[in-house]
Amino acid sequence: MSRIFSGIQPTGNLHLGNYLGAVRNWVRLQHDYESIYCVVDLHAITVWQEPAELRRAIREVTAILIAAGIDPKKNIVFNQSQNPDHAQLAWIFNCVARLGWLNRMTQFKEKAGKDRENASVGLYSYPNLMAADILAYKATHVPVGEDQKQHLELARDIAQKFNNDFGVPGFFPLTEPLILGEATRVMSLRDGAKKMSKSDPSDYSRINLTDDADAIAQKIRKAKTDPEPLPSEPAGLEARPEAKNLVVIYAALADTTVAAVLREVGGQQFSAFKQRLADLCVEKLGPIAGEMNRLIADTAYLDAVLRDGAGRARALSRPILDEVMDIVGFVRA
Ligand code: AQP
Repeated sequence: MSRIFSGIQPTGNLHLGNYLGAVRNWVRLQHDYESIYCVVDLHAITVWQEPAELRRAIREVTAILIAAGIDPKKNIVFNQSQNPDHAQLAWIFNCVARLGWLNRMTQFKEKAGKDRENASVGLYSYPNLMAADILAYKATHVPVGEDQKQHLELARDIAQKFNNDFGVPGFFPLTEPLILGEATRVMSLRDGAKKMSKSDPSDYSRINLTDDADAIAQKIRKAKTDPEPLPSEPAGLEARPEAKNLVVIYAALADTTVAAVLREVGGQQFSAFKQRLADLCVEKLGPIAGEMNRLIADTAYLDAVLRDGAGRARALSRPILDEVMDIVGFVRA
């Protein structure tokens, strides 16, 4: 059976982009694949995290995944730091990946910005840890948003080089990304050229999965658009990134296509469309926020889910890691 691995960082403010680009697809794929969903707390600390806030966010993300419909009994849900195999394999991959490969990673350039010399070494080697997350389980598919495509390609390069260097063809699979749905790259509500992001300082740039109906309506009302009415065909959105973003979000939430939405709303002013979009957002996200609020109060339950998931994850990864240790030439006495 094909195996899925995917991760999400507990860095606060989970948003509509994370939901449409990742979490909703996970919910849909859980019935067709053996699925491992990971709260990637080791990735989170590549930039500074307040310890108490990190602990809270790990539980909050776990609650959101369950509230969104991921069944933690059928699938594995756990936090990365509870399975040490990720970090162990990441070290080996640090020695397989080449500096030149990491130098090309656009996410590092974006996140480190001008203050590159002051970025953590972890932020730089982040893609090697991501490759380890996936390959510790020999996952065949990774459902992600479009922004993670480059990291997935690196994971394939690492797998290939490991297999070649050690003469073990096919040992690690060449994992395929699954980039699904209409909204593979949801953009900021304030700037159609930037992706919706947890770390954007403006809360008005994103719809958080914890926002209530009023906050959602207000953010959509204030979302940047242009003075033109909605076009009747997708081509009419091409030079209008903010307008396009709102239509894409609507199509994804309504489970339809951009063309179908425009057939219905073409010619309308944005004020009317924004009201429809706000109603749809509240209809789809409201129940998740409600269930999340119920679950977040039950720390004992969430911790039990993570503990159980980590045990089951390790049972899968340990035999693979043992084989890797033998292949590399370490002595396991
Ligand atoms: N804007 C987005 N549109 C579609 N998919 C997205 N994802 C993230 N942003 C968008 C997908 O969400 C999954 C989890 O992402 P992550 O937790 O690793 O966080 P990230 O990609 O670092 O998300 P952010 O919001 O952009 O965080 P910051 O601001 O910290 O950089 C991934 O599958 C990702 O593709």
